[in-house]
Amino acid sequence: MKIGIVCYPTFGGSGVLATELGMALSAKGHEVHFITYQQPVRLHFHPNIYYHEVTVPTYPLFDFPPYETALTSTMVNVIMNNNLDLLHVHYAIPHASAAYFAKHILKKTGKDIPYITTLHGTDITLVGKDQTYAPVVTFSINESDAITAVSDNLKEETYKYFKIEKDIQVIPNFVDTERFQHSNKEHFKKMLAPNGERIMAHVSNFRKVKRVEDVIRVFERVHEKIPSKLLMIGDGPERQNAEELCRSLSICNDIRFLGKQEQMDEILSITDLFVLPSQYESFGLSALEAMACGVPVISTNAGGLPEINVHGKTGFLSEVGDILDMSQHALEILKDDKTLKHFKEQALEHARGFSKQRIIPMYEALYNKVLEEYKSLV
Ligand code: GMT
Repeated sequence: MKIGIVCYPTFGGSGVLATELGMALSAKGHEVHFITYQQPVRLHFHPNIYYHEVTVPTYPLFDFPPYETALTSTMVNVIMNNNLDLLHVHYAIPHASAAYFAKHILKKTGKDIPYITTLHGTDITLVGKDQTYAPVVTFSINESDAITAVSDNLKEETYKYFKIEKDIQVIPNFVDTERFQHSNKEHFKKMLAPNGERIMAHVSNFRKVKRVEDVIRVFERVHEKIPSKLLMIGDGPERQNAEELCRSLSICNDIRFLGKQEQMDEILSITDLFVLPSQYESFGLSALEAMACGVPVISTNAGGLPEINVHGKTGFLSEVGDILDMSQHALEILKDDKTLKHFKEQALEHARGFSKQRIIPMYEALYNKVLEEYKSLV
């Protein structure tokens, strides 16, 4: 199959998932064409992978250069020149409406191509439902030839906030368990925790929805009781506040802000506990990647998090903002080696249920179904 994938190329979960999906499909013999404004961060060379950059020319008249128009035109050109079979867009805004437009431009030339929209999170729950975008988002989701959501919760949220007339299929996010697995990085652990301290970690794009200050406050309570270190990975608008908070609490010596990192499997291999206190997560891919490396998770019970983090098994769930509860849970997991090992094993076992070997065939089956239905219609 020849598949076009449109996504955000950044460190965000939707781009990561789309890139991992494209790489997994290419390894299975499909030809995959990525269309985006920058090379996706996790994209590696493979003979079946092509990358097409969307460039947006500037002009003095444009305070806001028209990215969606440039994206649509690039989609049209790539689909025509490479005779793609289908287009799979990740994150509805503006990818679904651009796909709709591209499809109809191509139709005029005699080329018919279906598009599939995968909903990821804030494209529905935060940005998408804003009235500025909602009419276009609703229309372009409804016009998709198939719609998927990454969790049951996101599917429910989509029906709640938008008038969607079609079925939404849940295809959960997946993890590459060959890459994300525990490996021995003792030398690295010794550098960061020379006295055998427990290592806690948080990974995100440091936006408000992630509640990064809660991570620091949970750590503060754990740190009072257990020798520990905290790794803060990623970057974004809330990083400065988080750094200021750790300075005001005088625990900065035990907190490292590492910024954006590519070798997450290595960092997770030395981590004992992952902290995700988000206001909302449709899924929480970063938590799944941690679990695949055998790292238990303390998180909120918001959105789709209970679908991956099983309370009392892979970690614990707390109400949003309940720092005390989260810190007690953290102490429960970290209190002794036997308990920690038990949680680590269960986190790993649960993560295996989200392996790429299990999830990729769901996307392939959907592609085949859409193409068959499409052929019978046109
Ligand atoms: O919605 C976002 O915050 C951005 C989005 C992304 O592009 O990174 O993240 C969402 O998609 C991820 C992949 O499906 C999920 O793991 C995240 O939970 C989800 N984020 C939110 O729902 C806040």
